[in-house]
Amino acid sequence: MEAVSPLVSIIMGSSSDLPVMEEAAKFLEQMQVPFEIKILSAHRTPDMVKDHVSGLRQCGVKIVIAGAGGAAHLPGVIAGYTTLPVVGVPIKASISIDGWDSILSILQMPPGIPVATVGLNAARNAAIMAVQILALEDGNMAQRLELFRQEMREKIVIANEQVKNLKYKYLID
Ligand code: RP5
Repeated sequence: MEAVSPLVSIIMGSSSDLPVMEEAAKFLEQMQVPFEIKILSAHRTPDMVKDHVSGLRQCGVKIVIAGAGGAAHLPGVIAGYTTLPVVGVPIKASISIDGWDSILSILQMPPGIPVATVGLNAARNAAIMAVQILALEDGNMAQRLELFRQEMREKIVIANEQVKNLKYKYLID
């Protein structure tokens, strides 16, 4: 691919987050959105988080998708270093108590520095939200999203046809 700047930065706290966060990468790939992937930790490499995130806007990045588990400070710390929108992905990591630790760490930001938080492990939803934001200014991207919606709709229509094949004495159709 020719050299293009990423529009979305996917950042996660550890390589152990990658299996979850790759769902965001796959959706961006499907929507033909250039992105980068970085592993940066709010606790282990705070200086690297600051250096990288501070320069994102200048590099042309429009949105950050940030995932972390446990005491998941990374999305909030990133939001503190940039005025780009940050979509946070709480991850149920091996150190997580039950996932609520990461959800609340990302969701419950102090006033003034929001992180738009998706569901537990919902990296794909984060990417969908990122593309919806980008599509505000990009008609082609909006069309791809419409197609994606259409495909989801068709799956439900097919599923409805399939449940008609269920055989129960008291099932009324
Ligand atoms: C968090 O700690 C990371 O985002 C990850 O979810 C969790 C565990 O990290 P590792 O010990 O697997 O590197 O900072």
